Amino acid sequence: MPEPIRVVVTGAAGQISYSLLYMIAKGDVFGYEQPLILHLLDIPPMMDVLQGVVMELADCAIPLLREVIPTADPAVAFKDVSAAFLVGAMPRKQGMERKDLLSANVKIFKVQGEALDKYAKKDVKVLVVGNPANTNALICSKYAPSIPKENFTAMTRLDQNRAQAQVSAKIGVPVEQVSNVIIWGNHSSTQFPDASHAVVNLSGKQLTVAEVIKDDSWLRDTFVQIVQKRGAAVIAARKMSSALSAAKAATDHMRDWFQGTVYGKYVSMGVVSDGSYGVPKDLVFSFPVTIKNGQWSIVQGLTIDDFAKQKLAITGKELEEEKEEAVAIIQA
Ligand code: NAX
Repeated sequence: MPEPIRVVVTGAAGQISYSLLYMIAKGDVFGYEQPLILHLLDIPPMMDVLQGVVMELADCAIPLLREVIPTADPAVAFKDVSAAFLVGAMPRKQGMERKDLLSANVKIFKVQGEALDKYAKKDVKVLVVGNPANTNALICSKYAPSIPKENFTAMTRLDQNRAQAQVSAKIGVPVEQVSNVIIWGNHSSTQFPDASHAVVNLSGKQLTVAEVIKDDSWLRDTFVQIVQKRGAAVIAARKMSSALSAAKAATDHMRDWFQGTVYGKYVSMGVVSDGSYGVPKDLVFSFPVTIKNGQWSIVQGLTIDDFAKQKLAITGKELEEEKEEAVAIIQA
């Protein structure tokens, strides 16, 4: 068996982590032969709760889990880690303005970027889940200049999974028969879920989703809105935000990053923009990517019609505004 790798999960006492830690520990991300040392970071008031999580992990008796290190100290949490799941963030409280939320989180991700820069392995792969995920990932990367900016990503995989589930339900096939649904842009209500390049495998034949569904208004309107508002629908029903599905999406994202994507299929990840598809550079923007040897590449050459161009521009503009606000908060 290989040597254990160190993996940090922040917000480890929170509800997403409660599902995520088990999925990581049992091998869903790094493989069923890879032993792990889990570093669990949360804030000082949560240390008692975190102890409970540590006890439960021990009680799971997971063969791959060699050690669990709970801490409130970023220097301990980020030491020598190969992978970082940045889940912890300040939640939006009643009466809180978007700007206040951004302000609290920009500060958290600045501190964590600095700690990654100082203590983590230089090839650490970082997934930001905590909202606003795209801008938090950008800020984190800015404060970790010794780590390549390509190593900082934001999670839009939950949106992709939601989109894939909606398309497969509409067609009436298992989710695995649908692929290449894309999430463009921000993990927010301006994201653009795009099924125009998606394909479905029907009786061994690959067809485009558009030719099977044959309902343009569903694809351009209903589908887009269902996916954009799915998070709010879960909150309305559960009185809590998505947690199990968010944890599953985080494991999908990191597994594909470490283990690669299947030939011909792509996945969506918030990655630093290189200007592809006219998206402004230096934003963390969700693109379709393929992954090989731990490196992602943005899928090139997809046709973007005027409708899609407009949607990409809206979500890109929101990300530019978030970035400007974040920079102003840091400089203040
Ligand atoms: P919880 O409030 O249950 O847990 C968050 C945890 O983070 C708490 O234990 C808190 O003490 C901890 N925390 C706060 N500041 C911290 C810091 N500086 N260092 C370490 N830990 C810190 O939230 P949960 O439901 O688990 O959601 C976590 C984050 O994921 C939120 O920001 C949420 O908005 C975001 N989400 C992002 C999604 C995505 O697709 N990108 C989807 C799901 C989720 O809404």
